[in-house]
Amino acid sequence: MALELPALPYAYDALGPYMSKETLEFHHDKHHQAYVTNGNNLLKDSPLASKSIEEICKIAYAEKNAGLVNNVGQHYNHIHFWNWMKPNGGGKKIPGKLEKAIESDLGGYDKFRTDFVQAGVTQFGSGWAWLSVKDGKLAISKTPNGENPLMHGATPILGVDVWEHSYYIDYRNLRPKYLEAFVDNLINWDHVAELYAKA
Ligand code: MN3
Repeated sequence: MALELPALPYAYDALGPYMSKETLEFHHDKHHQAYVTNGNNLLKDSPLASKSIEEICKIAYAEKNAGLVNNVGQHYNHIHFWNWMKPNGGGKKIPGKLEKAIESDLGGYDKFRTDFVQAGVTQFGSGWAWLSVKDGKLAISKTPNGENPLMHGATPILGVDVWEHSYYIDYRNLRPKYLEAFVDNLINWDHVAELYAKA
């Protein structure tokens, strides 16, 4: 089945002032669309074309297929990224079970916030910072380019894009400010909790 660009789950101007309409128009309509187009071209006549996006991510990484890792990986990452944000999100309003796990596995919300932002700040060049479930526990990590935790034996439940296209229009070079705004004002914790329950 062909990869398809999903519509944003909110209006282009819904995440202001933390993420602008202009950023979302470029990021969703141009960047995500390019991953979909490139991914479909790479999957044409490939035996992987019939697999799920998750399976393609894992197999492409195992087979060191950099084109598919980056383009199908980025398609997967962005489908979720749009849903990991919502207007008036972020902060400490975290559903109970997930809040408890953040407490026991990560040392509490404040430490999660520091460590998650730090993972994004220290990802050299393009990539992502993640909150995943690995071996039954929450873990924070970072990956380069289009890679994601699926390729490293974990289930991502939250990720933030630290490619410059994600923040340069709104924050210029201030990646830490963008990451703090994401955590404090944008995270859709209900969606993260749903993924945590399924992981
Ligand atoms: Mn991006």
